[in-house]
Amino acid sequence: MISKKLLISSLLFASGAFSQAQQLKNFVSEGNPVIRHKYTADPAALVHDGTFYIYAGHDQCPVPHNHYQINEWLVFSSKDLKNWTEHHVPLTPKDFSWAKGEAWASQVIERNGKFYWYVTVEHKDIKGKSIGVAVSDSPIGPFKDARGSALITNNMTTEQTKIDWDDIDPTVFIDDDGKAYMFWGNTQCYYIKLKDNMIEADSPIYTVDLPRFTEAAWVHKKDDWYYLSYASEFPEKICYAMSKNINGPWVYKGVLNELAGNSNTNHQAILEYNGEWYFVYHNGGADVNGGSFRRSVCIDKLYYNPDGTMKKVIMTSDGVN
Ligand code: FUB
Repeated sequence: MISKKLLISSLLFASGAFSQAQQLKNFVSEGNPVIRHKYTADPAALVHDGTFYIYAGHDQCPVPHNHYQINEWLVFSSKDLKNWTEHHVPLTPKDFSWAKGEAWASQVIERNGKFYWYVTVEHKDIKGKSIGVAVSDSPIGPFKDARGSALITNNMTTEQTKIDWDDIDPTVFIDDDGKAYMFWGNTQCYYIKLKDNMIEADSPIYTVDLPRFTEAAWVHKKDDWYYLSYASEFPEKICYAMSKNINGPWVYKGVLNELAGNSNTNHQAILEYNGEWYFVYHNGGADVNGGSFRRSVCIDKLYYNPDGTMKKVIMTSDGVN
């Protein structure tokens, strides 16, 4: 005999209500910040099947306190950068049994139909920040820990830096030849080659020396140029370097984005969508309580010069629509 639960599930599935149930909220962006009903930080972006996804940490620090309180990551999607859907929380640090908390910066990337989410969390047993990776068959989850352990822990990089928050802000890039790389770091930029399974290192940890590097590395490619953008100094501007090879040498090209209003961090993602380039970042401009610990994701256009260098981003309140 078919159970009542199974019957209801089958009816819901047949009616398409399951995919609707994954949607938490639909909203129209009124410019920058794009998302105003929640504070969102450290955006990573992904384009998949014509949809633009934003993955962000949820800044939850209550007024009047000022510290990072980020207990979950959020995902939003749009097909026109104006009408957005917020999906159910797809991942929290609790999904990593070895992690203590702190949903710091992250990035999702697709390979062979699977979505890999590289995250920064605080490790339970190894002092300091660590990088983990979760996997899903869908860009909106559910995601599960892909390894059962951290990919990078603080004790792997103690020769290079003594601080215990240097293993943060992973960004993953798959080159045209299919080889994947993960860059990350704070005060020192690191990178490794990843195995094809995307969850194991396939090289030692290398360092990249970049002027006044703070954090928030992001790697992208256009034509035959590789771009490594990053947050510089503190409060942060976004600067960048270019190279003809993912392994460098990287040539510093200057400031890409100035200090973002009312936030000492700025954390960017750069990607192409429908033939145009976008600069996704955060500021503290959502409302009177916004600031460095109640940040909000923004999107502005990004333009290139004929020689491949990037024009400085003009941050706007109109945004891209
Ligand atoms: O959100 C926590 C940290 O602040 C991130 O990991 C950094 O990139 C900075 O935005």
